[in-house]
Amino acid sequence: MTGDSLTLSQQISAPESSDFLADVIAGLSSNPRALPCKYFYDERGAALFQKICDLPEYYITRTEIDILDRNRADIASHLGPDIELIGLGTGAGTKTRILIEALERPAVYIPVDISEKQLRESTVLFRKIFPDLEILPVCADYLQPVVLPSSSRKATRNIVYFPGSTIGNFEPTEALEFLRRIANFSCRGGGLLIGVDLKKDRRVLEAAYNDSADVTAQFNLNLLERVNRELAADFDLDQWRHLAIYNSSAGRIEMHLISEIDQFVHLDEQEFHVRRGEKIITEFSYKYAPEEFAALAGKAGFEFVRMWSDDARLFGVLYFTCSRDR
Ligand code: AVI
Repeated sequence: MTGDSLTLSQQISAPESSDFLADVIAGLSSNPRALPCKYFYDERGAALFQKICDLPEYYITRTEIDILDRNRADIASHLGPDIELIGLGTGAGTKTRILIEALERPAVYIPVDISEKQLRESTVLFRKIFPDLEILPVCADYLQPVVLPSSSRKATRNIVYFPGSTIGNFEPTEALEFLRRIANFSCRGGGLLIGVDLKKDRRVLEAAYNDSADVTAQFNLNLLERVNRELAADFDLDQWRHLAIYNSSAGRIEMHLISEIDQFVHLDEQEFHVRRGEKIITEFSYKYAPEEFAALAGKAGFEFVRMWSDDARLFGVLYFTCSRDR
């Protein structure tokens, strides 16, 4: 082992594989049909998502980075010195790096991510850039209960960092349940720093999810390709079309795959008859008004402290404290 490597068994525990087949069969049998968006992220899906983040129409990633960059000192002073930072789904770590660089003597960083490759690479990089920081990577699905490693270092408080507006991909009831669970990490004087995509003009939203280069369409269709490859289904990809629409009453973008023809799909000795124009819902991406999100987090025990945003109020980075006992 070189200094650049991580010992898998000691420092990273692989998550248990969830039941892809059972989820797909249940989703194709439901009305309306739906597939869980967590299955977007196979290797090709993750690469396509990286491309989405750089698209001119997809304002989310660059706006969040810009907000962090411009407000790094103020954010760091709210989080305080000597903290334990718990990063959920922080991926390659671009945003977390900006944050950690601004923090005063951060003590411990615990990145929790399902992508083992990204976790390894970012841990190796962060250990080089931040030699005084203790980094304890956890390879796990943070949607499931996660046990965090304990550090020998004394931190003033735990701060959970959940960037990227991934919280928007949960139904509000699931988001509340998730926030309640992560409040356990940051209870008793800790905090939560979270990226939230804000409500805005539907034209801006629909352009972001129906980009002109069709990368989002490829990302969406890749889910069917994955089902074909991993579960031996026979989706004919030429007979499905991507469409994202903003459902303003529910406050969410809905990603659909629409059947171009009347067709049959086979999977695990089952046959699904799909009519022309019928849809499979593949993702919801909820958009919140700041006060709506603050109310939701409040139900989970978080107290709103402040929001940093961009001039056009496209995106919010919200900070909450938690005084609740475990
Ligand atoms: C990961 N998540 C926050 C993205 C979103 O905007 O809801 C996923 C995505 N779907 C299509 N484009 C991006």
